[in-house]
Amino acid sequence: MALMSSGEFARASGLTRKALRLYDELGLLTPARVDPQSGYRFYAPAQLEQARLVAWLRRLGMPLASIRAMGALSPAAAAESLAAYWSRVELETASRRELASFLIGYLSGKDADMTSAASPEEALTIRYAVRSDIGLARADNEDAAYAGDRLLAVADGLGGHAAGEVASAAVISALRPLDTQVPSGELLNALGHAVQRAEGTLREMVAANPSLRGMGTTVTALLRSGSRIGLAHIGDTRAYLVRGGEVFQITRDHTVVQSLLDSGSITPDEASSHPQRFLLLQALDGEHDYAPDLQFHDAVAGDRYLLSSDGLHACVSAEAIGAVLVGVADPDEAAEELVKLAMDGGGPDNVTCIVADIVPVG
Ligand SMILES: [Mn+2]
Repeated sequence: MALMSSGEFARASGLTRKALRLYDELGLLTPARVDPQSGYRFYAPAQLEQARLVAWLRRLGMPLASIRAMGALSPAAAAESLAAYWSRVELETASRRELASFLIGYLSGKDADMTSAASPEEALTIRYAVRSDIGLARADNEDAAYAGDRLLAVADGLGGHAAGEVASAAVISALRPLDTQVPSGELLNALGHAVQRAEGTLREMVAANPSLRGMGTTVTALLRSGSRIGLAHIGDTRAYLVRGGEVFQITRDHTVVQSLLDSGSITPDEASSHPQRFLLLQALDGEHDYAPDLQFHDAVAGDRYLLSSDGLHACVSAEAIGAVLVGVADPDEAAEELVKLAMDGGGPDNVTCIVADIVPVG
């Protein structure tokens, strides 16, 4: 059978000569003959079908190595290999679509309400209540909190002269855009990024106004995606989990007293009256770049979380907190009751409580 010149073959296959040269170089479509003197390429008419297939697979975005491998397969085996390739692409695309839609919302800062509606397949939701009180001894409330369907956060600002309020508000506003559908594999990245962003904001504020130096904030934030929960924590705000009637403190205070306790230098009794019990080892302050503690949890129907500022545990015993968490079913009443206990305890500090129950949808 007469061979075709590369010009003829290009016209017949609808490919450019440049593409044919590239396919040859890549080993995707080898000419039937190359003239040893001129270097001209010649193709057999029977290669037209393969040339079109290569062009199609390229348009599909298939990697060159896979196209090359398909060249050696029978049509039936090639079809099977293509089907397998395509289902991989669709799987990857679905997870990238989820990530992209989260990032578009996160970066544009557009109202999270647009994207935060529960997806129909979601089996769990969250029922929450927030209470914050200035307490009986302070002139300002430097605590800040946020609660939504997917994000719960408590921050306790320090620094006085309104600086503490500024710092706690800054970290809460950096976190707020996360109250949306975050892919579960990205929960900790998203929390880490938002905390870093808050750290950057504080750094800029201190640079612009050195009198703010020394301000800072704690933060304890819980972010849920379906049945996964990510937790970020820095400072002495706390998260507790109530499961099966038992109460667990799931964050560790970044305080001098906690590290003395950990090293066995003091007893829990001594800790509760230690003169340095309010001294923080780590906080977000725009200066030290402390990384938050990050952890994963499974959301289980029936679980209850408490996020609270130190105004609660500074003057209410673990037993009393636990009794309310286990004994008061309604989150609203439980949050109310916890704040009341802090007031009964003298209300020495601002106190903020978020009580959140994981409940089945419907
Ligand atoms: Mn406090």
